[in-house]
Amino acid sequence: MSKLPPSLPGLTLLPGRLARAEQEALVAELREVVAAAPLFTPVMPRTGKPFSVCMTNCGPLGWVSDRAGYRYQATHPATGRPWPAIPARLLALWDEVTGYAAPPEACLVNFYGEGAKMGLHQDRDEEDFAAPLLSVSLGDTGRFRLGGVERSDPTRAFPLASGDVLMLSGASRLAHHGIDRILPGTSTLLSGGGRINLTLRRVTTPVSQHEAAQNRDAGEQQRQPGRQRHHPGGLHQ
Ligand code: MD3
Ligand code: FE
Repeated sequence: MSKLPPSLPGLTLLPGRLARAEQEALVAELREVVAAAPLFTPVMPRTGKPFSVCMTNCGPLGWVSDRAGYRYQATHPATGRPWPAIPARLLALWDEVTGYAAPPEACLVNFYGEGAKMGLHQDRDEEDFAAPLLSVSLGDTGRFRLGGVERSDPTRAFPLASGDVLMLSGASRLAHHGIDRILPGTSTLLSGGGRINLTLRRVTTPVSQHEAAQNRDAGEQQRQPGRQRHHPGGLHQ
């Protein structure tokens, strides 16, 4: 397999972006996430066929799949409780790497044991395709496969190792992708082996600063009728 990622507009691979100590701190924080929001095995819409990957989420929204379909929801499907918060170091990473004005709303946590894989698919359950998507790999190396926007486009495989960060924006945001397999024994990060992938996602389109200002002004005018306010304006994002 090639060690170089294919050049696709909007694809940014940051190999080893997270140092070992940061990876360890993140794993400790993810243990707390999993304690509050246990890993679950999603099933395919309609067929009910189980995924080989287990999942959980943190953030205001989480991605789930069951017989009814794929969707984002605010609560864990088994406990019914809200998802735990996204760890601060991931929010900081999002700001540093993406520079996107709004924070991520969902952090999907995928756990791959030996033999787990994820078929070629597109991520299109989000409303905001203009926002980038940020992936963090931890533990054993995964053989990642990336194609194009059309399912029939050629694909290439490249490794994603522990500490690698991948950003997808622009044209690559709707590319087909999947995980062919996990390479066992390639990392000592997770005591039981396996691979964790985190994807930080913006789900809803952020209210623009201009709209936010209008909403604020409308609120103030309701509270204080008669008061005149200057509209500062703002750029649509
Ligand atoms: C390229 N996860 O959760 S992350 C997923 O490693 C998913 O667990 C894989 O695909 C994993 O949906 C890949 C990297 C990734 C995520 C989204 C993409 C690559 C992408 C969207 C478009 C193109
Ligand atoms: Fe995906």
